[in-house]
Amino acid sequence: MHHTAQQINSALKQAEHVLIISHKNPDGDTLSSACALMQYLRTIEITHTAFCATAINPLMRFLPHIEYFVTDHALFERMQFDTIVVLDSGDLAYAGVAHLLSALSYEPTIINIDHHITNTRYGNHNLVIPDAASTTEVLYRFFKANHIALDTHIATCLMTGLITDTDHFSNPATSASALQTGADLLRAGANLNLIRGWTLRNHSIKSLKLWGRVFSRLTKNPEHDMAYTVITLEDQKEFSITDKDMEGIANFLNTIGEAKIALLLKEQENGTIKGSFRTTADEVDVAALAKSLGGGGHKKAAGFTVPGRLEESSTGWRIV
Ligand SMILES: [Mn+2]
Repeated sequence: MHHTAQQINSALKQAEHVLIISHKNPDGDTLSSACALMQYLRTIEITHTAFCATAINPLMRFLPHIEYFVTDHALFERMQFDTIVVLDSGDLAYAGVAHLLSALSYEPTIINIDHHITNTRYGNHNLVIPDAASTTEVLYRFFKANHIALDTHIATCLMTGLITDTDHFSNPATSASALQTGADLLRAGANLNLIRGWTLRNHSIKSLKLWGRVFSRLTKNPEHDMAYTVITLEDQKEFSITDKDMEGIANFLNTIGEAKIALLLKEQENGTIKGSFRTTADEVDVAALAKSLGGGGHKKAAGFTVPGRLEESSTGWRIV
């Protein structure tokens, strides 16, 4: 790891123009990794540009330098980059840049920094540490290996990825090393208050009113040890419901202690129902459950789409 980290640092120092890439539909980890790297390259005076193939998550607006992100794909025609750093992406398709990079008429050096166990090692340099809780924890080890002092901007960025990927140090990725990294970042001046404000206090009154309505319909199905609720087309006429809302509600349903499985059903314009399963129970595999309904996903979070609409009866909601 030390050797790779040093090779990457010398590649960055020798670069003419570095392109930093965050994966598409960016989360806190990929964006804060990019912002930490922007701060570092700025300090060592290396020309750089940051790119993301889709829009930047507005909830991460507080990160230093995030305003410099480019999302226009024409960037690759306008400029040349001798060194490209891809962050938090198991492969280039996940990053959303496979087609853009394969269309280049030149061969840049690719640096792959990630923590996904499925990473395909697509870079010329691969700093992939699957036991790291976040890509920012990988970057933390990169900075340490190169004896690079962490300023407060870098500390805040690295802490953000650590906090978002561990769900505030609560999910199974929360290792001793993640906590130790967090402690060190706090000592280096990470602004925990700022991060907390943007990552926890980010609901609008309107969206919480929708959440309230959705939660008021919660029903327990004892046969499947499942709690479920619905979002109707009617709700969607009143509230604009984003995929983020849907994900937020489904994740929150995971806090129910009275049922092993949580299910959120959403009626869609095209006559289908979208379902999202969540579980925290070790013995439950919701991916298998979703698969039996024609869907798929992860063991603890999965989804499916079936034809139908929602109807309320005396015993609760059902798909008809
Ligand atoms: Mn990550």
